[in-house]
Amino acid sequence: MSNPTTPNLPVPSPRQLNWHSLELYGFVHFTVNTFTDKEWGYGDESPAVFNPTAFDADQIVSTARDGGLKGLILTCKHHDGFCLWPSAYTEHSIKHSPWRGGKGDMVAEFSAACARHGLKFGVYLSPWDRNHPAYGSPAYIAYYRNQLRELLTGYGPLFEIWFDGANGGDGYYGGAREDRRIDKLNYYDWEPTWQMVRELQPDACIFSDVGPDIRWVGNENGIAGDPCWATLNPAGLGPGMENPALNNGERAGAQWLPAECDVSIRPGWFYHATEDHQVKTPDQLVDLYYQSVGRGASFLINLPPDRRGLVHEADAASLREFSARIQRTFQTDLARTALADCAGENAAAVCDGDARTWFDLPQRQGEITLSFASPVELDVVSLREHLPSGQRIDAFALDAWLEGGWVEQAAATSVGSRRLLRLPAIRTTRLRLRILQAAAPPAIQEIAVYRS
Ligand code: FUL
Repeated sequence: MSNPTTPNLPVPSPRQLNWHSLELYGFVHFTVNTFTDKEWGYGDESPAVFNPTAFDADQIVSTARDGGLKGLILTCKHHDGFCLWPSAYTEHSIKHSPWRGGKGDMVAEFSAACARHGLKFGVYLSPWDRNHPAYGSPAYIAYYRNQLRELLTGYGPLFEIWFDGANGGDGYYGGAREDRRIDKLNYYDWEPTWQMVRELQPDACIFSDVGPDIRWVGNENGIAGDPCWATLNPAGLGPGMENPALNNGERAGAQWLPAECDVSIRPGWFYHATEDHQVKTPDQLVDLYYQSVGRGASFLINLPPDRRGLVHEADAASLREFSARIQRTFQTDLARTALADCAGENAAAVCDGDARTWFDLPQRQGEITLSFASPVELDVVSLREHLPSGQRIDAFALDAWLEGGWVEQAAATSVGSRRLLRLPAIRTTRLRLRILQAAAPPAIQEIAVYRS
C-alpha cells in the first residue's frame, strides 16, 4: 500500500514511532526541594535534608500504572545538583543523606520498580547545576557527560532522556554564590552528548526544547497548539532559547520533531503540602488529555512524591479517576462494525482497530464514509494518519447524517499521530470524513468512534 505520489515529507524514525505509541507517561520530581519546600534549590542544601520516611518505588510506579501511564521519567538530578544515585563524580548525593543509611540508590529502585510493573523508565539530568563549582566552564561539561554515562549504562534500557532548557543564573557553585550565565547555543556542545546517548541507549528518545527526537510544546500547562504539526525547523535554535513555533510546530518544518506536553498534577513540580487542595481534578486531566494526546502530542504528567516518598492520596485518587474515565470512553470503538467506503472502494482498514493497516486515499482530497447497520450514539471521534507516510492532511471536516442530510460536526487542520474530536452527543447511521487539503494523498490509519 504505497502511494504513487510519495512526496519527500519528513517521517518519524523507528524510535520516534515507538514513542508515539506511548501517548501518556509520567514525570517524577523528587529532590531536596521536597524537604525545603522550594521549586528550584539554590545548590547549597545539605544532603542531610533528603530523608523520605517511607519511600516506596512500588507505590509510586504502581500508582502511575493504575493511572494508565506507560513510563516514568525521574529527576535524577535537578537544578540544585543533588543526585539521587551515588555518582562517583560528586559528594553531593544521597551518599550523604540519611536515606537507607547513605547506602541507597534511588535511580536503581525506580528502574527496578518500573521493570516490575511493566513501565518504561527514563531519566532527567538537569544541565544547569547550581551546586557544581565548575558550572559555566568546560570542566563542568566533562562532569555532566560523566554523570550522564553513569545513568545511561547503569539502569537498564531507557525510553527517554530529558534535557531541560532552564539554563544558568545565580547559585551556590561550590561556595562562589554568584550569577553565571552561559551561551545557550554553544556552552553545552550538545552534539557529542546526544551522540553518547545514541551509542549507549540507541532506542531512547532525546527530549529537549528542540529535540533531536521530541520537542517541548512551549508551555508547562500541558496544552498543545491547534494545529500541532509534528514537524519543525530547529536550525539555529538551542535548548532554552525563545522559539514561538514550539506550540504549533511548523507545517513546512524540515524535521520530524513531535511535541511533548509536560504538566504537573499540582501547581508546582515538587511536592508542597500547601498545594494538597490544588491537585488537578479528573475533569481537568481529561481536558488536558484531549488538548495533548488529542492533538497529536504526548501527555507527560508529573506526580511529585511527598516527604514520605509516596504519591499523595489526593494525587493518586485523581489520577485513578482520570484513567477510569479515559478507559470507559475508549473501551468500545463503535466504528468496528461500520462499513467504510471511499468513492466505491472498500476502506475497511480505517476501522479495523489494527494499527498496522491503513487506507491510501487515491487523491489529495476525498471522502470516507462510515455506515452503521443501526444508529450509534457518539461524542468522540479519533483520527490517525499512518505516520511512516508522513503528516499529509492539512485540513478536514467531519459530518454526520442527521435528519436526512449531512451536518458538519467539526473541522480542523493537523491530524498526524492522533486527532481527537469532542462532539456534542449525536445519534446517527453515517459519518463522513472529508479531506479538504493535503500535502499528498492521505494515508489514514484510523477512524474510531466512541461515546464518552
Ligand atoms: C523546567 C524546570 O525549571 C522545572 O523545575 C521543571 O523541572 C520542568 C519540567 O522543567 O524547565
